[in-house]
Amino acid sequence: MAATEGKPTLQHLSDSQSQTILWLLEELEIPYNLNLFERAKSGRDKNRAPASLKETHPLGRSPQLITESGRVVVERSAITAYLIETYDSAGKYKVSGSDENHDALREQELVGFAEASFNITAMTAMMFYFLKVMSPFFIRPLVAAVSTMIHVGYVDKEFDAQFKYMDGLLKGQEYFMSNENPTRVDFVMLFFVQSVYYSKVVDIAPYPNVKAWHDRCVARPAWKRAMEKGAASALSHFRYK
Ligand SMILES: N[C@@H](CCC(=O)N[C@@H](CS)C(=O)NCC(=O)O)C(=O)O
Repeated sequence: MAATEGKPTLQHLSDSQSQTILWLLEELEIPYNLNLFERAKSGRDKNRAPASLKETHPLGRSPQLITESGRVVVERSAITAYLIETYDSAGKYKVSGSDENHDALREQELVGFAEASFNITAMTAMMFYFLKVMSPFFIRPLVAAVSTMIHVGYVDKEFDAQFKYMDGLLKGQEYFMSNENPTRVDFVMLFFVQSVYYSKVVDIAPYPNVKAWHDRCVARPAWKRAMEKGAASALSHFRYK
């Protein structure tokens, strides 16, 4: 991989979880290169990433961060860890607490919770959401019936337990691990919450601390700059607000 002119480079796909890496880059206020990729607008691969993302990583997904030395890093948990470790010299986004709600082990636990436990519930709900939206009208009632079964039997109970857990963690606190600034937990979690909130597969009103946290994250100037730079909201089924 070619070196990147002394700056990290983000391979960014519009309307994707890469938006949260762009947010972190803007928070860090460091120089970086931004390569924008658009989702396919029509055809068999509609909404998928372009094949050109495979030129930098075999999975062809986004985000991909190309480091200053030319190494390609994927997975947001790794990218956020790398960026904060490398560029957050003031320690604004680092976890520094020593009690069990604010230490490094808790941060690791919550990044894992976001990526594994919460993501499984969110993706199950999103899959049925997309199936309903995309299936031909004559089988849609069948898909809707199966979706309801999955929600009643699994998704809704999991969401309730997981949102209650997050709501409790955020009680009296601005961000998951800190009252000052977001940390890796917030950068990783925000996209998952946004996807289920914006597509309305869950009602987040009963979890006011999560709602307030969401609103706080998207009110940050760095998030707003990232939205402008990332060309977000191109998709009709999942609109960034
Ligand atoms: N676990 C990966 C997920 C990356 C991922 O799946 N990105 C999606 C966008 S949200 C993507 O690139 N999809 C390409 C496609 O669907 O063709 C991460 O944390 O970065």
